[in-house]
Amino acid sequence: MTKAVLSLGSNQGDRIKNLELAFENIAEIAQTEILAKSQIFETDPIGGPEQEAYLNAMVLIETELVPQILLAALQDIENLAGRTRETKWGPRTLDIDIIDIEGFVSDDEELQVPHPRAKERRFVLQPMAEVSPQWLISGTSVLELLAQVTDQNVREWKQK
Ligand code: A4P
Ligand code: MG
Repeated sequence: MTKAVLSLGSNQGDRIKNLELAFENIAEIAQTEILAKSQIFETDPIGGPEQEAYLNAMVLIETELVPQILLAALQDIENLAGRTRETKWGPRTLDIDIIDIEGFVSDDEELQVPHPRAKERRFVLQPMAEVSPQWLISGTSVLELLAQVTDQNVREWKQK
């Protein structure tokens, strides 16, 4: 079994429903188990066109799937949430990114692991610090990376 961390994001449609659909469907992936889920955070958009705030969360899993098959399963879940791909970094109903996989590195365009932009994104690091505070991304701990990213607004989200 291999551990992996998955970042969930939504800023279109019913954001909370999209994240819940992700949690439920990740739990259903074959040979895969959810070990921990973070709280949900509301976060200012980073990059791309002007767009609505995101809800972001992180899931720690353990899986026997090879990374490419895991990615395909996650893309199926994005599609279930009605994901379309118009603009790079543009608004989306559901984005599931593989942030890192234990013992695996890939620089392929189809699958870059660790995720190349994770280290500078508070919307990734703060939820990740909840589910896997000891994790090292390319040798640096999540907590250390988090302490360096102080200029991005990430707040705990409470259902109204
Ligand atoms: N791909 C390569 N590596 C990976 C990986 N580690 N995990 C490929 C998942 N997919 C990976 O993805 C395009 C291609 O990336 C896929 O075909 C896959 O083979 P996409 O999700 O269709 O395209 P995208 O959204 O334009 O790219 P990406 O990488 O998801 O964008 P980012 O960089 O993650 O940015 N601000 C806030 N506050 N919260 C957010 O969640 N998200 C983004 C998306 C921008 N700003 C944000 C947020
Ligand atoms: Mg993505």
